Amino acid sequence: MNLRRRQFLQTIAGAALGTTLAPLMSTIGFAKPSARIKEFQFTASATQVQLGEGPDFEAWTYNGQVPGPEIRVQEGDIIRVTLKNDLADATTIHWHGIPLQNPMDGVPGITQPAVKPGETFVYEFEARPAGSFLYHSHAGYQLDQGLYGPLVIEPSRAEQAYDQEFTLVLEDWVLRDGGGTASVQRRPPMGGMHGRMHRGPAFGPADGPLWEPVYDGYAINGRVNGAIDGLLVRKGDRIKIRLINACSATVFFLRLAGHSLTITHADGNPIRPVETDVVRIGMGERYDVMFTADNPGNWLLAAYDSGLGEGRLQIPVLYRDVRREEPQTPAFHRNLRMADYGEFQALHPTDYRGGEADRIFNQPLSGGMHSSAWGINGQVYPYADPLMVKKGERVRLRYSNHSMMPHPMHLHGHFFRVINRSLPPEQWVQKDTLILDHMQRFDVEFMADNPGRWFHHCHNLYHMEAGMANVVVYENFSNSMTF
Ligand SMILES: [Cu+2]
Repeated sequence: MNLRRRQFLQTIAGAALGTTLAPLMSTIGFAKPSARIKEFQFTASATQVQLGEGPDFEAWTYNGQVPGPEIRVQEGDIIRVTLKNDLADATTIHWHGIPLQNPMDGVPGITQPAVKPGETFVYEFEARPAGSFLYHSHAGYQLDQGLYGPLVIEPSRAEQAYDQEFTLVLEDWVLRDGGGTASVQRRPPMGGMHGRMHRGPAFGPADGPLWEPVYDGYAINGRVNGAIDGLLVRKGDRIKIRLINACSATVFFLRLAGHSLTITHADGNPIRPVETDVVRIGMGERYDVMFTADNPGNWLLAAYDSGLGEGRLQIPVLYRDVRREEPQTPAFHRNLRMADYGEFQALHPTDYRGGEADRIFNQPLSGGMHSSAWGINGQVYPYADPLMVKKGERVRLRYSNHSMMPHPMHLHGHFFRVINRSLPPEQWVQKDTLILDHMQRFDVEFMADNPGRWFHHCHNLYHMEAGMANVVVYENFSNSMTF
C-alpha cells in the first residue's frame, strides 16, 4: 500500500481544502457532481498464458489476461483504477495519449515512484477527450511482457454512425519466453554481426540496453493466426474498427481484402475521412477505420510487418449467411493507396492560429549502427537535457530521422499538431505519436497547457530503453508528490 498516495486521494475525496492541494483540486475534475466514477481493479502478476494455440509461456498480465481488460467509459467519466502489484518487480500504468494530470501519468522516476511488489496505487483521472487509447506499464521492458490493454472513451456528442464496432489490439510476442528481459534470442542492431548476444556494448546505465527480441507470435487481442476470432458482419452494415498498436517493436501495414478502409480518427482525434487501401500503424498509434460491408464473401484483414512479404496477422472478416470458404487474402502490391500523415486534417477546425513558435527544439534522431544506443539530439537518456517550456507557450519539435530505422515518437500529456504547409493551422491534425522514417523530417507543435514533467520518447520500447527519450519540463512546476 502506497500510504502517501492513499492519503493524498483521501484528502481530496474528503474535500479537505488543504492550501497546497487546492490548486490541484480545481483542475482534477472529480469534484464535478455530474461525473460518474468508473472503478476498475487491476492486479499485475506473472501468469501462464496461451494465445489460442502454441505453447504456454509466462507473460506479465493485468488480471491474468492478455491484453488487459478493456476499459470503456463515457467522455467526462472519472476513471479510477486500483493497481495491485503482485509482480516481483516495481511497476506503473501509463494512460497513453490521454492529456491527464501529471501525477497520474505513470512514468516511474518522472511522475511517481514505481509501485513496489505488494503495494497498491490508485490512478484517477477524467476520461477526456473521446477516442481510442491504450494503457501500459512504463517500467523497464514490462510492456513487451504483456502489461498493456485497450482504453476506449466513447464520445458525448454523436459521431459517424455505425452498426458494429470491434477493437483490435495488435501485439508482438516471443512465444518461448514471453519477450522482455527474459528473451534469449535477439535481433542485432543495424550493422551488427551476431544475433544471439544478449546485450549491446556497454553504454549508459547498468550493463547496457537490450536488443529487440526475435518475435514469433504476432497476435490480435491475445490470439495468434489460426486462433483469431473472425469479425462476423452483415451485408449493408457500417463497421468500425479501433486499431491499437500495443507492440513493442512492430510497425504494421493492414489491408482488408475486397474492401477499402476509411480512416476516421488518428490517435483518438476525429479527422476528415481518408479512404485508403492500406493503413500503416506504428507502436503507440491508434486508428479508427470504417468500411461498408458491401461485398459479401469471406475475406482476410491481413497485417504485414513490412510493405510486402508474409502476412503476420490474418483476421477473417466473414459475412453472415454466406457459405464458409477459405477467406481471401488481400493482394499486396505497390500500386495501392496508403494514407500518409499529409492527408490527415482535423474534422473540426480548431482555434489554432499557428505563427511563430515561442520555442523550437531540434530533435534529430540517431543511433543503431553497430550499437544498441539510440539518442535524440546526440544525447542518450537519462543523460539528456530537459526541454524547458513555460506554461502558455507554443512549442515546436523539429524532428529529423538520421538513422536507418523508423521511430514512432510519442509525447506524454499533450496532443501535438502535425505541421502541414498545405493546410491552414486550424486544420492541422492532432496526434500524440508520429512515425519518422529514415531521413524523414516532421515539425510538430503543442501548446504548453498541461504543467508537469512529461516523458517524450520513441515508442519502440527497445529504442526508448536504450536512450531515445527526454523530458519536457515546465518551468516552476513542482510535483506535489515529492518522492
Ligand atoms: Cu525508435
